[in-house]
Amino acid sequence: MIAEIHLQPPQKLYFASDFHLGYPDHVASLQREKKIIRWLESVQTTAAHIFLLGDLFDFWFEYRDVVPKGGVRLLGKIAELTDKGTQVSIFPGNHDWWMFDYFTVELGAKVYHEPQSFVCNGKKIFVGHGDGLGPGDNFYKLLKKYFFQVRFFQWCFEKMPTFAGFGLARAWSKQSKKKVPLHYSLGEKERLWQYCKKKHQHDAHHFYIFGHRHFPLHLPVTAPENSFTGHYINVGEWLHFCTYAVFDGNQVQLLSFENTHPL
Ligand SMILES: [Mn+2]
Repeated sequence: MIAEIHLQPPQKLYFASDFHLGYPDHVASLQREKKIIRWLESVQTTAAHIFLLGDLFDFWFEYRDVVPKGGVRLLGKIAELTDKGTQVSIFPGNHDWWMFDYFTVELGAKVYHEPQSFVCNGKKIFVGHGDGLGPGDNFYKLLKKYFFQVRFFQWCFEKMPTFAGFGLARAWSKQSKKKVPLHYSLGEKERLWQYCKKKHQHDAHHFYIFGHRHFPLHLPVTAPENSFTGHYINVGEWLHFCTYAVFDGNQVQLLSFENTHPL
């Protein structure tokens, strides 16, 4: 069933992703985390629903009785938002997929491990982190399906000493690129854009909103089968751009916070 959201002005939906808290060190991460809190404080009076589209942490794994150090300001802020009645939905990314029930039980957020459709004031919105969608990236898709998501391997990871588990996680983080291309030149090869165009043929949405790409994008989505043009919005990341998307019930705008890297 598709979740429906009704916005009354001045209520809005907000979307952000790829904070990568913990990366590259404590000092830089803390500075970024404080900025994220300032952003959440600036939007919370109008936010009906905040969507956090994954890779909030550079690594997150929930053990049975223990969660990783760090990110306490963000965790506290999420709890405060949900306590005050703002909905928070989290779509774990490829760095923090191992969110189990801590965010729902302790923080009152909703956690979606798969992309989801929402209908808001008559507009269909498709939301997810974006990893493993579109053509190619086959090695990662296999890894996700036959390793990361398999309960047995999660159990093995949980039984490893934490220094070894976190060592593996740091190695995984290093291999993923966080360098931002100065000019985004993938064009038609952009996998998530291709994914949106394909989906638009048989399951059209007005807006397709993802993270993962680490580059803010707003591109038209058309299909010959369909008369209306959708929009693919990538909310970028918070290591450089500090970008987020806002939906006012009619349109989605891509904005940056404290304009360090204006769009
Ligand atoms: Mn990421």
